[in-house]
Amino acid sequence: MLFFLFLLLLSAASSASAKLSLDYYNASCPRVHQIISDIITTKQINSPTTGAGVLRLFFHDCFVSGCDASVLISTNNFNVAERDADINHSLPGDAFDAIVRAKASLELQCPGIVSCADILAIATRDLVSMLGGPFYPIRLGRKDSFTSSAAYVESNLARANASIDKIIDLFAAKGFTVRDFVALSGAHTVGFSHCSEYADRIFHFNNGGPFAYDPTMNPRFAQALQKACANYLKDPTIATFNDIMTPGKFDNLYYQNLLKGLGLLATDQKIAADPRTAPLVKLYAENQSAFFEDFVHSMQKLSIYGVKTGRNGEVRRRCDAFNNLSG
Ligand code: HEM
Ligand SMILES: *[C@@H]1O[C@H](CO)[C@@H](O)[C@H](O)[C@H]1NC(C)=O
Ligand SMILES: *[C@@H]1O[C@H](CO)[C@@H](O)[C@H](O)[C@H]1NC(C)=O
Ligand SMILES: *[C@@H]1O[C@H](CO)[C@@H](O)[C@H](O)[C@H]1NC(C)=O
Ligand SMILES: CC(=O)N[C@H]1CO[C@H](CO)[C@@H](O)[C@@H]1O
Repeated sequence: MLFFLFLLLLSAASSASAKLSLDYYNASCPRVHQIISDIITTKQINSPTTGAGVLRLFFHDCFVSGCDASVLISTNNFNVAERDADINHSLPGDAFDAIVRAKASLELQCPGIVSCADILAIATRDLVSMLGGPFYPIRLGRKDSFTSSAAYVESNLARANASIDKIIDLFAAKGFTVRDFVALSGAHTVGFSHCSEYADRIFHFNNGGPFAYDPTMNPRFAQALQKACANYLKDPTIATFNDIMTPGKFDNLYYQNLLKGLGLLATDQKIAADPRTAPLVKLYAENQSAFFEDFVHSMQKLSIYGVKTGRNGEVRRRCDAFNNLSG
C-alpha cells in the first residue's frame, strides 16, 4: 500500500515536470524572454549584487517546497512566509526587486500569463550567463504556489556549519546526487557572505584564543577576514566576497580557491577534503568546461524540482501575494 502510494506520488511529480515546455508562452507571451532579459540586464548594471542574490533566491525557492515562487510571498497578519525564516536573514532586497520589476513589465504586455516561478527561473539563467557562466534552455509552465511557510525552511536548507554528511543526505532526499551538490556549490563563485556565517572559523576557533582560526584556512586569508570582520557584532551587515579572486565572475575559481585554503564558508572548505566530494572539486578546478557542463545539468534538474502545474498552482498577479488574499 505504502509502495503503491509512493509510485503514485512519483508519477504525479514526474508528470508535473513533463508538462513544462520550451515554447509554453509562444502564443500567449511570445516576447517573454526579451522582456525579462531587458529588465534584468538594466537591474544588474545598476545593482551588480543582483545576479548572485537572484541565484541564491532561486535555490532557496526550489529547495523549500519546489520551484514555485513560494519564497517571494510576503509575510502578512495570517502567515509568516518563507522569506522571513531566520535562515533567510540575508536574502537580498535587490533580488526580490529584480523579479518584481520583471513581473511589472510582463503584466503590462501579457497580463496574467507568466508565473513568478517561471520569471525567477528565467532571470536566474539570464544572470548566470551575464556573469560569465553558461547559458541553458529552461522549460516553462510552472505555476505559483498557494502556500509559503517559514516553518518549512530550516529542515530543507543547510547552514554553513552543517556536516557534509548532512548536506549529502539533504540533497539525496530530494533526488540530488553528490555530483549535483558539488556542481551547484560552484554558485559560490559569486556573491557575498556575512561575517556571522563564518565567524566561528576565524575567531575563537575550537574554543581557542580570540584570533584562533580554522587550520584548513590559508593563514593570510584568515587574518584578512579577521580584520574585515573585526566589528561584525556591532555591524552585522559586514560581508565579504565568496570568491576573493574573481568575486563578480561566474567561473571555476571557487574550486581553485578551495585547493588553496581560500574557501569562505566551512561547508565550502570541507568539500575539498571529503573523499566523496574532493575528486569533483579537483576536476572542476582543473576544467571549467567540465564544471559548466555539470552545473547546467544540475541547474536544469533544480529548476524542475517540485514544480506545480495545472490546478496545483496559479499565475499570481503580484509575486509577493497570493491572488486570493485571504489565502
Ligand atoms: C548546500 C549547501 C549550501 C550552504 C550551506 C550555503 C550557504 C550559504 C551562505 C551561508 C551564504 C551567505 C549568505 C549571506 O551571508 O548573505 C550563501 C550565499 C550564497 N549562496 Fe549558498 N549555500 C549552499 C548552496 C548553494 C547553492 C546550491 C546555490 C545555488 C545554486 C547557492 C547560491 C548562493 C549564492 C549565489 C550566494 C551569494 C548570495 C549573495 O551574494 O547575495 N548556495 N550560501
Ligand atoms: C515557438 O517559437 C519558436 C521561436 O519563434 C519556434 O522556433 C517554435 O517552432 C515555436 N513553437 C511552437 C510550438 O509554435
Ligand atoms: C549552526 O549554527 C546555528 C546558528 O547559525 C546554530 O543554531 C546551530 O546550533 C549550529 N550547529 C552546529 C552543529 O554547530
Ligand atoms: C574538460 O571537460 C570537457 C567537458 O567534460 C571535456 O570535453 C574535455 O575533454 C575536458 N578537458 C580536459 C583537458 O580534460
Ligand atoms: C528574520 C529575518 O531577518 N528575516 C528577514 C528575511 O528576509 C527578508 C527579505 O530580505 C527580510 O525582510 C526579513 O527581515
